[in-house]
Amino acid sequence: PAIESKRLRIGMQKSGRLSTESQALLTSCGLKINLREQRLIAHVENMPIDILRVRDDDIPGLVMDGVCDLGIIGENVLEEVSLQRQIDNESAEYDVLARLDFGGCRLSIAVPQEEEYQGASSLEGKTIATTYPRLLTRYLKQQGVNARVVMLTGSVEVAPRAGLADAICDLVSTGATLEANGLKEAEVIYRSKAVLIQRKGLNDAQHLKLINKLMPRIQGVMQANE
Ligand code: PRT
Ligand code: ZN
Repeated sequence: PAIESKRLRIGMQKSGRLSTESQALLTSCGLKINLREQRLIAHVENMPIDILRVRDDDIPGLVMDGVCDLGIIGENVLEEVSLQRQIDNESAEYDVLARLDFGGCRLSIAVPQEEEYQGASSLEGKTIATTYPRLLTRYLKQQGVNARVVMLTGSVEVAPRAGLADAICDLVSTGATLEANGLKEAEVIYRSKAVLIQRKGLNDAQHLKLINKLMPRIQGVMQANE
C-alpha cells in the first residue's frame, strides 16, 4: 500500500517504579520490544506498535492530547493531571481499559509523630507540602478544612523537619520513609494502582483490532499472576 497505516503508540514510564512491570506486561503479551538503546521511541519488532518512553508525569497529557493511543500510568498521577487540566480548560478525557496489578500505593497525609492527630479538623490552618496539590485540595474541600497547600516536586518528606510545612501529603507503600523522617500516617486520601488508559475517540480500525487482540492477553497475564 502507498500509505502505511500509522503505528499504535503506547506511552510508558522510561525509568522508575512502573517501568519494569509495564515493560514486563507488554512483553508477556507477546510484544518484542527493542529497548537496547536509550531512545525515546522503541519499536515493537513483531507488531505495528511504538513505545514512547517518557516521565510518568507526561503520560496522561500525551494520551489526553491524542499523541499516544494508550498509556500505562499510576492513577494518582492520572487523577492529579486530569484535575489540573480541567481547571486549565484543557482536554482531560480518557478511557480506562484495565486496572493493573502493580504500582499499588496510597496518597496519605502525614504529620510529625509526636503530634496529636484527631481527624481532618486537626489540619485547620496548617501548611501541607505535597506533589499532588489538586488531589489534596479536593480532599480538604470535601472535609471543609482550610489549610495552605505548598507544592514540592521532591523531598516532600523532609519538609516538616526543614520547617517548610506542618504536614505532608505524599505517596506511601510500606511507610518506612515516613517513619525514617519522624512522621506518622494520619489520613489516606487516595488509593492508587497502575492503569492502562486509551485516548478518547480512538477509531482507527487497525488500531482497534490490535487493541482487541491485546486485551485478552493482558487479562490473561493478570489472572496468571493472581
Ligand atoms: O522520573 P519519573 O517522573 O518518571 O518518576 P517519578 O520519580 O515521578 O515516579 P516513581 O518512579 O517514583 O513512581 C511512579 C509511580 O509509582 C507513582 O506515581 C505511583 O503511582 C507508584 N508508586 C508505588 C510509588 C510508590 N509505590 C512509592 N512507594 N511512588 C512513590 N513511592 C515513594 C514513596 O513516596 C516514598 O517516598 O517511594 C518511597 C518509599 O515508600 P515507602 O512507603 O515504602 O517508604
Ligand atoms: Zn514523575
